[in-house]
Amino acid sequence: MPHHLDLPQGFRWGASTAAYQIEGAVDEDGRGSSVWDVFAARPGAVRDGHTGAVACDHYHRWPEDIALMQGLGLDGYRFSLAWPRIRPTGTGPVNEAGIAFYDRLVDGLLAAGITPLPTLFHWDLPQALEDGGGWLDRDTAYRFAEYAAVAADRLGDRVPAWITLNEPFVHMVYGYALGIHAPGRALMLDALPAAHHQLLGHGLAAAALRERGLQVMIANNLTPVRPATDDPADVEAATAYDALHNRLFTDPLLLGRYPDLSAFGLTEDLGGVVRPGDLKLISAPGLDGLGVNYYNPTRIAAPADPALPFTEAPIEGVPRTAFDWPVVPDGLRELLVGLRDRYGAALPPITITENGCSVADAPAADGTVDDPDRISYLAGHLDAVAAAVAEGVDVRGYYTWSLLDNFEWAEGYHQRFGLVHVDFETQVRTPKASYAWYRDLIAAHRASPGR
Ligand code: GBH
Repeated sequence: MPHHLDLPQGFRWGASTAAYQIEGAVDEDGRGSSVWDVFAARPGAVRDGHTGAVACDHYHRWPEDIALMQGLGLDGYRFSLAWPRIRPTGTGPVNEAGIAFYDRLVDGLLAAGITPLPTLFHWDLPQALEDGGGWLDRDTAYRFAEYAAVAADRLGDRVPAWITLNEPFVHMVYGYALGIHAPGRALMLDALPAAHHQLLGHGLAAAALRERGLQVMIANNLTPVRPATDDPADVEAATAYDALHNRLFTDPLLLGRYPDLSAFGLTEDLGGVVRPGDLKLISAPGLDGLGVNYYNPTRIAAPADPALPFTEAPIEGVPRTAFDWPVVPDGLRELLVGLRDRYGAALPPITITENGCSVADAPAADGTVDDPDRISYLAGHLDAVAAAVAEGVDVRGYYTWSLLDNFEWAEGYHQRFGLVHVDFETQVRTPKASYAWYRDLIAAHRASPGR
């Protein structure tokens, strides 16, 4: 019996990927070097020295991958454009051969009846821009808007809606504060300018997209933050963490101001980084959709070490993914309802732009890949989306992470998030049990939508 979901008619079903995680072909057709090429080459940066040099070889195997999407019956496919393919050094001339790849991909998707939903930046900055300061430098925001305009000019005739940034929080924290992702800088709170400059880049790129009649979205990784106990010190720490992880991004976008970050010793202008007019650009009306990437909630306690105003506390007594992340589907309902309650009429329609889990999948002797843990993860989270919709939250679509097993950043090929198993030796793709489950769920929902 396919899972029944009370979701609106026209709800959009999709799957997500990102360029560096699937494309490979890092030296082909004039692609420039990205921060991830350089970071992954550092000894010890990525588990077992894995890199995205080949990944899923999607650069060459995209027709097969589109056929897999078509087999699922997807409405939409979220992928990212590699900035260094389109403008290899971030400032110089446009690389026509790089654009041509996305031309082929977009045409292939449209021929398969799938709407392309590109993300302009999913963490693969041209290394040449990083050498000039990367997202710590205000200039990168202007270069980003130029690249967005090029992409929109070339693909906007066939691509209606665009996502500017993927998870600026993760890129700032993992890339610039902790150094566990590219570009590998460990600046702690001095990484904050990378958040503002990404948001400024969003605002500038959004203006360029809108001028061309295109729809604009942004994808944030949001998490409901729960205090470890009712103790006021834990509650205060949780509020501080929520400001840093969630409201640092959603408040400027939707309310035109930064949240109170005084717990981190930060002023409202982030120490002079925010210039007059920036917040107006970032919050310009007409954000067509908010993309929400959800994996798990966060539990926060009062600080153990005075350097930061919070400590992360483990979430116990729940299942865990192969990545050891807690599985709490109701956290997604809680998050969505919380967004609606906080932002009200300022909240644009929501699309779940990522949700999924790592499972230690391996083909059985008969070649099949059985992943019941993924099916129950997806089913639970889709029920949570339906529950939020029943509470009046406007959710328009769900894109699972991910179509394919792929290069999982610092974990290399060790974490498998795909509906499709990829053998990274042979590049053989094998749809898992979750693939058939998702396909049937989409078909069943189309045949009898809930509302
Ligand atoms: C996304 O990031 C990325 O957009 C995507 O590229 C990536 O492949 C995918 O998700 C899977 O990782 O410490 O147990 O509380 C997700 C960002 C950051 C979400 C860490 C979960 C904490 C887990 N993640 N986070 S836990």
